[in-house]
Amino acid sequence: NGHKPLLIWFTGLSGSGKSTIANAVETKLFQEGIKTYCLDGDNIRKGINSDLTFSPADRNENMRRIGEIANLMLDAGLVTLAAFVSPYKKDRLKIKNIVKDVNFVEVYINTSIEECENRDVKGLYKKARAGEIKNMTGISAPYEAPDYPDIEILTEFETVDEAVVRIIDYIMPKL
Ligand code: GGZ
Repeated sequence: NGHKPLLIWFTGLSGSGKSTIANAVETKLFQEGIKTYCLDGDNIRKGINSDLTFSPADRNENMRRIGEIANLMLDAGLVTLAAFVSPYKKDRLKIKNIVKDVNFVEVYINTSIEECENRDVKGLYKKARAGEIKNMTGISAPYEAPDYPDIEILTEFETVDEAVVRIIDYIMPKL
């Protein structure tokens, strides 16, 4: 029942649905008996990266460390999922290079800034508009969308279940 390690990288705005979709993909992989680990803001920014802010330099460092951690997970043979805003093209390319020969799948969770701001699950956009938060991606900090993602999910036009099916169909032949 062996499978190859694989890094599934989810990028998109805050509130775009990255974690929701990554968690749903993880559940599906678990049902298939595949060993996974999901890296996200909750387990990385609250822990090992709690010293980092959202300045451009700190976001670069956030990505560098996540790339190295993902590499360890891949060494351990896990299908690794990572859900981070990861707004810079250069940083995403670096991750791809850190994990080298191992399969890397980039999933762009494409939800418009208008929709993310409407959802405003954590109230961050409201705070950003009020000037209480600096460097808010999409408001006062850039988001560089991928030009050629392996998979693009338009959450305003497809359900989580549909997205999961597309991602699973894409990755299963690679495992
Ligand atoms: C973007 C921010 C910010 C700012 C706090 N900009 O929706 P969330 O809450 O759960 O996801 C966002 C998370 C982003 O952390 P990442 O490590 O993924 O970012 S990056 O890859 O750019 O380093 C959001 C919350 O942290 N958050 N302030 N200013 N997101």
